[in-house]
Amino acid sequence: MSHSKAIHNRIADGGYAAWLSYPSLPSGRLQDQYVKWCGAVQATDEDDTVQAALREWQRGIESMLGIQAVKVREQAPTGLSVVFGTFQGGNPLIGSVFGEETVRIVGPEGFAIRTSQEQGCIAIGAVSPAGVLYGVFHLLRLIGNLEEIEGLDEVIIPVNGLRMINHWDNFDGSVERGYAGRSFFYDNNHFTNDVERIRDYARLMSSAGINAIAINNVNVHALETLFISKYLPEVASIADQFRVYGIKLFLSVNFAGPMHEGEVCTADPLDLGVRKWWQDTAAGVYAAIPDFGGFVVKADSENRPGPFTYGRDHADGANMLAEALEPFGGIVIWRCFVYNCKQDWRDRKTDRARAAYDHFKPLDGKFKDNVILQIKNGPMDFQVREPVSPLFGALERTNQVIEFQIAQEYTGQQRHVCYLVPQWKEVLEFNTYAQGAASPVKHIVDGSLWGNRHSGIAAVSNVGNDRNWTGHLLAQANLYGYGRLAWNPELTAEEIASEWISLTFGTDPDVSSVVSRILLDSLEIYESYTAPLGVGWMINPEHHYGPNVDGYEYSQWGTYHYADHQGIGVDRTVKTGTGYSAQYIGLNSERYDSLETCPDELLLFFHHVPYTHVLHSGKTVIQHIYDTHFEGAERAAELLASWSSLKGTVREDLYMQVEERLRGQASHAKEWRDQISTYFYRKSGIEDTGKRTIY
Ligand code: GCV
Repeated sequence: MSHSKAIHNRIADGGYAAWLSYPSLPSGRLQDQYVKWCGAVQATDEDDTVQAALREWQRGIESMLGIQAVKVREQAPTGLSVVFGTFQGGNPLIGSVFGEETVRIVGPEGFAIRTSQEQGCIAIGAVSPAGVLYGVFHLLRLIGNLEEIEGLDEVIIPVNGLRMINHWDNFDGSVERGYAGRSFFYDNNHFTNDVERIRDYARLMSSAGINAIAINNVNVHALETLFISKYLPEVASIADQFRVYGIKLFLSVNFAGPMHEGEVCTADPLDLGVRKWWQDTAAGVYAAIPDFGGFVVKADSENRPGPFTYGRDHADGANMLAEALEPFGGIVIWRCFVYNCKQDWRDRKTDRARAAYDHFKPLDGKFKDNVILQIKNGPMDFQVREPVSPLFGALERTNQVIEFQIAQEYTGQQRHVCYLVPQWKEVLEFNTYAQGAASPVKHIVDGSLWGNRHSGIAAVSNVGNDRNWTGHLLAQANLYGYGRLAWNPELTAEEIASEWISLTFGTDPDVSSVVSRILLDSLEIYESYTAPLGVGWMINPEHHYGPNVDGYEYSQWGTYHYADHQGIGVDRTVKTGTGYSAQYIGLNSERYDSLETCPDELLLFFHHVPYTHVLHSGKTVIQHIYDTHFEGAERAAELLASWSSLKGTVREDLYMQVEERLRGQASHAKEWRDQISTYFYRKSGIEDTGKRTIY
């Protein structure tokens, strides 16, 4: 395909190029500056990753600036060039621009970037080829955001070691909690071998800073159990694509794997035959994929097999797998999303929220060094609002990663816009008090609070084979934002939104201000017309879309929110409730336990109160429910109106997609408003002081 054709395709590509679409930049001083420096490029390393960086650079420069970035061996004829490579890659310019100290501090995945007027170059140097690639994406991002590039002098290192995406893709091509089409890895129990799509996915992920991807669902079914044996060649070819972009491949495994083919008749982690089976299997995996990342495991949860069957605990299970992976440098990522989905909570003491802490806190310090516990951000399940999991702060001697959900299972399923970066930031900033006054979650997951060997962030993917990857175009901001935040949790939600907007739509300030407002308001708007005050769910069971106040998978035990004609909420206090509030440390425990100090937004998560209870906001609970739902639905309609102001400014193919989704959202928000207001009006008999029509 000729280059001009390629650019044309990107122009009306339905969002496929996403934040790597490299929109052309406006003319002016900055464009002149970029053109001056970017006409020539030196990239000496032969390595595939550095060569991929070179291709990306040339593609980006041509598309944004309309000039060729010509590869040169020596100093460019203009005298100026961009130079990138590893420190050991043999380009003397890299050696002379960066001092020894820089080389020493840059770390395995970081990079140094410096504009040297004396040497006439912008140089990017790194220890690893992946570091070089991250540096090139960084410079492209600066240019795409109209930043100055003449005075660069920085060393940039990712804050979190593991920056992971978990796919919940099934071999039949379906995606559990997938809202953007089907899997692009599998179809109908075959690997798609769609090399181009997988490569473009790796490019996108790497440009956002991702370095690990688990390609199959944590619920591992019969055929996926064979990914570590029969299907290894196909898995290895995906790993080949990922490797070029600095990404390690992980697989979710079935804890009962050894029993699967009838080779061993137990999965008991202490059984010697089982141990050997996993050791042999691990050796086979590493023979096919030498840089394989490791195993992700969901065990003893939601009917998945696990060590409990044999009277063993999670440490026994995880350590057995860790032992098998250890000789190859692999890791086990063991999920803490463990609860008994069959429990009867009618005694009002039994509490699903307690489960992860109750299971894993007693095991602190018992896991091998290459085990990482993966903990969902909250104690329940990715609700629009829930407290931070009390396990953060409780595990001093255990490697851990936090798990977010980019897929919008409970936050509008990529039919509603819901920019999740502010939620993730709030979680990362949450002070656990685990080691004194400043012990935020972000310092637990980056490993600094307790000096963990492994740490980081994982998240459930929101992509599928829809042309634009994420179904709702604006949901791309969550995918991009997740990667950027995992790289550097200090970035603000505003900064990330602004980067994503420029890289996707270009730098028009009107577009930027409208889209940015839509994104930044969206979480609050979504929360306001759905489940109130932290109570959670109120969503249709199974598929989890649309309002259903009593909806919850396990409603055979009654409602989980305990609403009756007098009040609503779950009593999780120590004296009269489930005692969950005591799982927090010090001030957090006190703050949540007390009705006086519990924050409004989590009130119904921690307390059962009458509808007439007055919030810190001054409103009663019932009036809060009415007001937020009416206002939320109105604000959802305004999102559509704001977006409509961009008609003719934003590329038509992108404009239309978003308009269609926002229209749907505005109408569904009214449905939410009506169902919830009606339910609570009928239940409480208390009228809306605003006298709005409640159906
Ligand atoms: C992959 C929730 C989801 C399930 C998911 C599970 C998990 O229960 O609804 O689809 O299973 O979380 O995180 O394991």
